[in-house]
Amino acid sequence: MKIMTVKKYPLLLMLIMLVFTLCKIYFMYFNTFLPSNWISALIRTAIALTAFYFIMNFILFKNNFILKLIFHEFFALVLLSDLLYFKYFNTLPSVAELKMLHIIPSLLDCIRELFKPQYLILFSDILVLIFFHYRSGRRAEAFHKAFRFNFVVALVLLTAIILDSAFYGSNNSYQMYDTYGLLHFHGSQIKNTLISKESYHSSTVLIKSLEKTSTNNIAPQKNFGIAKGRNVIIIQVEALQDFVINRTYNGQEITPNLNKLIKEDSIYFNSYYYNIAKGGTSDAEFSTLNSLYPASDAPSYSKYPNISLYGLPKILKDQNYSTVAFHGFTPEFWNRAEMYPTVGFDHFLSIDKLKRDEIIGWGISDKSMLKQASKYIMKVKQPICAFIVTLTCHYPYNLPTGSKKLKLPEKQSTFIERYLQSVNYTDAALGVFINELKKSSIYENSIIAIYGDHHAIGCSDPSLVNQMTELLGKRYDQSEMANVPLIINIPNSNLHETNSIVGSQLDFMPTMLNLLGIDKGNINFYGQDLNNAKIGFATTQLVFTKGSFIDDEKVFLMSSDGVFENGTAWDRLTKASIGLEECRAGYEKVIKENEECSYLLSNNLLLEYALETDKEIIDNDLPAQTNIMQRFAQLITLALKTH
Ligand code: GP9
Ligand code: MN
Repeated sequence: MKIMTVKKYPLLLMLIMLVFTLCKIYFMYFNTFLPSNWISALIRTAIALTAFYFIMNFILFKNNFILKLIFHEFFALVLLSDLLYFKYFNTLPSVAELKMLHIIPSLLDCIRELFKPQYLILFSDILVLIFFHYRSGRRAEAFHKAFRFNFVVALVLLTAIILDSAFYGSNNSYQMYDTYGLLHFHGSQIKNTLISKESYHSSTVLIKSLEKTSTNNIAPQKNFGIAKGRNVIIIQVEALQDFVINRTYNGQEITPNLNKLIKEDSIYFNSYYYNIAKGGTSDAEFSTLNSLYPASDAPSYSKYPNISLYGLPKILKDQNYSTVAFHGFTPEFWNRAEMYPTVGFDHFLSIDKLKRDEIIGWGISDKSMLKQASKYIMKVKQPICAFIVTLTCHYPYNLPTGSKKLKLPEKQSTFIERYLQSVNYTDAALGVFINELKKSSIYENSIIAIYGDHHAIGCSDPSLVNQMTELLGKRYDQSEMANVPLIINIPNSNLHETNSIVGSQLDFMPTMLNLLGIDKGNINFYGQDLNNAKIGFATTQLVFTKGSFIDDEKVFLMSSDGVFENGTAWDRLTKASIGLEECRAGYEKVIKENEECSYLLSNNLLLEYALETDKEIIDNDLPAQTNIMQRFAQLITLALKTH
């Protein structure tokens, strides 16, 4: 009996670890989301795990129990990271984000808020395994030698199975997740990261691109050039959602300064949506400044660090603007230090260059940062394009007591109330900033755009959804969550508009170019000028699977398995369910544009294509839209050249 135990020990240890890890994966699924095909995911994950544990137990670590335990608990650590990441971003992390591990110490506040004691269950098996090892594991050495051949054969077979699923499976990591589970999701991401170039499968994508670009070239009308030559001040506000605008809470205005700004020569877009994917705040920047779809599988700032772009900052540089970005946090975060010159900023004033006179949360407080930004703007050469990214209103919304100005009931504040306090704080900082500018002629000579980067209140927690539904008086769903305000203030323009056309951060650049009176020429972009567009359209991938969209009437939410027929759709305003068929055209547009944009960016063709077509137009002295066939031929040549 004793001999049996000794002989069985390595196999039993492996089986126990395997079962524990499988249970932990399902614990993680139930706290995030279950793969649609969970039985297939279970079987495939079990097979892949068996292979991993075989390698570990019988080839790598043989009799070293401590290393086996570390390897085993490493899975638990990955699961915990996935879980916490999901709780914050509502999506799973990508391999590219590993580059940012060094900033984890600055995120401790966030991690503490997201962490729940029940997550410790992921590590609770350590004691069981140690107990098992000391009971049975001491005399197991002979076993490995006797059975090594069998194990190697088993290992080869199992590896073949993994390779089959991971390498011949879908290129889309989320479809991998749905059919194969979490392990293969990460595996497919590693594979996609290693094979960075995207395969180009059809020329129709690019033909459509040409047609789209040509319609973008139609001369704009309304408000063209009303801010010509002015300073451009763009403020991307951390976690500013639209529902706080013009709303009172316990009788107090949440954003009195923004509400006031809306009434002063401004256009307020109240059906504007964020357009981000895996890169959070940085994707909002990327999409807004370039009118391009962010990458689906990694933060765009990590995926495209050295790409040739021609977005708003670069266009303005060509109009003799100086360009500067402000953000009161470490410059490496979201790879900004590397990416800002690529986007077109000559200077970047981060926490390393600004005065650290007041720190709240992750970095310099919005009040201090905006004060320093206003001073800088007032002393440098005009015209200037200043891009300011605020930070204080960041999850988990823990303002120091002295900075809280909203009077709330005595009881402990709820999560939503903490957010309202934070957003109220940033609104006050923005108020001071605008008043500072108003003290000089700079203000009248500027166009100031303010928008939110993404949501603050998620909609995966039913209790939060209920509280928000009660607060708003309508169902708090994904479209409410993705709705951020865009306010464009143009002093002395006499514009007092609230525009309810549906738009997204993709539309920012064309909207601004029109107001600045800059001809869009041949620039590749995907948004539209919201002052002149007739039909609104928005898409985002953070809370929605790729293929989802919002238009003026409806919301279409793509199913995570990537099957159109499994999606859901509802009326944007009444929230009543609608038929899927009327969403097919919008869905196809999103997929096509996304693929095309991803192709142009991954192969760094964006500028090359724009320059080629520019040359063509100059040579032929023809307007772009009459030149479709020539441009089509060029693109095909270009596509062939790259393959
Ligand atoms: C950090 C800030 C926040 O620099 O932009 O990023 P987020 O966590 O909101 O994506
Ligand atoms: Mn953010």
